[in-house]
Amino acid sequence: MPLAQPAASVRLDRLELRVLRIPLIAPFTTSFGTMTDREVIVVRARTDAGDGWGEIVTQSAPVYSSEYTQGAWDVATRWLGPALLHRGELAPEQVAPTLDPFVGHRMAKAGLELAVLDAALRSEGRSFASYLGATAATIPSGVSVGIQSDPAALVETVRGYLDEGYVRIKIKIKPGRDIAETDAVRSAFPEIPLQVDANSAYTLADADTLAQLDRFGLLLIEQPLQEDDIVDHAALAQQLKTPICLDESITSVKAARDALALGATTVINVKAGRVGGYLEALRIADLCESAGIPVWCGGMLETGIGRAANAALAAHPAFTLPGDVSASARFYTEDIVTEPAVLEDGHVRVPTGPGLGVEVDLDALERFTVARETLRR
Ligand code: OSB
Ligand code: MG
Repeated sequence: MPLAQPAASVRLDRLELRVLRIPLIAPFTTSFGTMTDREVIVVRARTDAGDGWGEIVTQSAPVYSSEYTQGAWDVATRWLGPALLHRGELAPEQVAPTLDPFVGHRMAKAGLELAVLDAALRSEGRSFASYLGATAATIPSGVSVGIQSDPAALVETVRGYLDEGYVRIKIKIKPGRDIAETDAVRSAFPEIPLQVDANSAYTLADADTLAQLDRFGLLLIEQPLQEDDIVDHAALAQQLKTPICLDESITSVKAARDALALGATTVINVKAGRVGGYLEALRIADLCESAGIPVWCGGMLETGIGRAANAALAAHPAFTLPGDVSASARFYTEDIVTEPAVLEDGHVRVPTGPGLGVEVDLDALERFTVARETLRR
């Protein structure tokens, strides 16, 4: 269902942007590289009705998508932030239309929209979950497991997460680190809900290799080919039994509609950052719900701000598969919110307080800040 009730208008007075660098508990390796810390932009919207928080989920390098932190910083401080401040009074639903003249830069737009949403909803005493039409009190939690040194190490890492209670495992794969890895995990844990994520590392010429994954009873394979390989994904789908789930390629509700129409994907990973905001993410979820397409909430190693927002989104009834909304402790020893998401019986609780329902720990925020800028009206 689309939004039941729009949020209040607020007068945007200032936008405070910070780059944070937060150490990861352990290196996180995907087909596109290894991260040892999370470089992320946190946005604080200062309004006449109070503050709101958002997060721009870019990584330091443009390797998952074309966006990256310094680029997002530049576009947010030079173009997007000033355009919002110029409007003065605005409702959160007007953020995306205001930023629409600027092409792309969806993660930057999403983080700004979230800060305005949080400010408006906090002022109304309304939770982000109820605003989105989310109903579940808790959400089943999946975990994304990076590429490890070898299949045996991967099995032990997965075992640790299963012991913690995660209800679904996703393992990252890349060429040469795929079949043996998946075989090892599946042999050790024959019954677990298991999926793989290639982050665009293959081409259609690898179809025979990817078809070897069919015997492992996977829930899905995420983004085997490149972002713009829609027709090739459709061709690959004809050669695989494992359902294809697009991540990188789904940049908007239009992209989702096209990919579904072409048979390029039969499951969709929704990430608010990738699609330009939580409202666009909700439109994609609505589309999938009407089309009977399974949807789940992806992650971008969010801090407690984006993690709270993701939990609310994933609690919407359109979300039928466990998402990558894990406990904060999966990535961080210290988060920037006072009550980071924890795992309880394989689930994460959906915040119920006003706005995102989490409080930012200003001391922690300060300690992780490596750059800052304030934009004024
Ligand atoms: O492809 O889903 C992905 C992290 C960074 C960039 C892309 C992806 C990921 C993850 C981690 O898989 C998801 C998470 O737990 O936040
Ligand atoms: Mg992915």
